[in-house]
Amino acid sequence: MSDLTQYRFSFGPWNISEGADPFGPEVRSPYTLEEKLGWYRPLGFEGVQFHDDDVVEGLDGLEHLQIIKRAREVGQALRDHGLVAEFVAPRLWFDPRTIDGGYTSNSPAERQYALDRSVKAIDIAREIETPNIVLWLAREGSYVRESKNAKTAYARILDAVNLLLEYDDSIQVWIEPKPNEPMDHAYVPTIGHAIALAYQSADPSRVSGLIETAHAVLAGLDPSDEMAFALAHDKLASVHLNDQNGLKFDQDKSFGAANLRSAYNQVRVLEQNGFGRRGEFIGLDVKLMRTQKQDGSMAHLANSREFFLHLLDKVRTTDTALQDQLIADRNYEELEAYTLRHLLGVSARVFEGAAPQQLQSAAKV
Ligand code: XUL
Ligand code: MN
Repeated sequence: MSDLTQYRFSFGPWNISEGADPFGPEVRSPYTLEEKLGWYRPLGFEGVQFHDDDVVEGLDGLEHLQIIKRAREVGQALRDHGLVAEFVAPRLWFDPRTIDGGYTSNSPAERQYALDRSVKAIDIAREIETPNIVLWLAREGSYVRESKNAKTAYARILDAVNLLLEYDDSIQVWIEPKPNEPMDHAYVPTIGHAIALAYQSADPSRVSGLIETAHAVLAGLDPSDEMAFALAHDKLASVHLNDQNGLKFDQDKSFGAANLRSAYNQVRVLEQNGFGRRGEFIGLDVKLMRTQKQDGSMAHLANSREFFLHLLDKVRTTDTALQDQLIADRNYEELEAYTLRHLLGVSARVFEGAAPQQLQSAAKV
């Protein structure tokens, strides 16, 4: 196997979860952030994705200096464990003041809360030494179309992005699109929307996208083509690799668990375009099954990383000369068969039965 170690991996502390879902409570006991940080390196991860309140719990009830003090402690814990923060994302979906959305709420006071909270996320990011702010625009959308003016909503999201860019001229804003859940319809459902927002912003060079596999599938789109689109604009800042079994709730399954071939194509597009060589992380955003017992709490992270590396090996050992020939011959049936055999680890047709081409040439004689 070639050297597969060049990629850096990240996940968020929320990925080690207690199993609550909308129909039932927690089934595992929680670990502290400090305990979780101790597991990153042994599991093969270097980057930590954070929500603002993963760093500073209960930050809405704290004074500025208290927030800074706690953020500094977490910054020190990261250094102690040889870890780096990948990004901070303001959690704009939990507080009662974000019930109708954050930046797009119909209430001016609630919109102000969302902006103030986002600025606090930047203060926290500074203390833990990351310039990257992720906006998953969870409740920026509608349940009822008539409840909001969508054009005004887009303008408000743009104003919010510009305000963040202005607040700190060293930050980068990464927009993570998702088409639905918790809202019926989100205002920034795809990477195309996110990149349009980036170009429209006050500083397009500092706004880019983060693509999550499951979110692209929920939008009915192919994750690897979504990634290619962002790469073509040099706007793929990070990824949340996971998987999604069709159009239902956001499943965040382990990478490759629902569609191995799609996972292969995501690794392929990242590898072929040099993703990661400027320090970008292979981020995971995977949910542990509710059925898992306490001591398997990190299984989905280890497994997702392992299958990324297996698929990377598949990408690197693809017979590209054969692929090129099949493409030149426009023999896409065989290109597909080759791809499936390669993924299955078989080198040629192994079952009885003549190859179709042989039959046809024989018929011509
Ligand atoms: C939600 C989701 C979030 C973001 C970070 O679907 O993916 O966890 O990744 O806020
Ligand atoms: Mn995500």
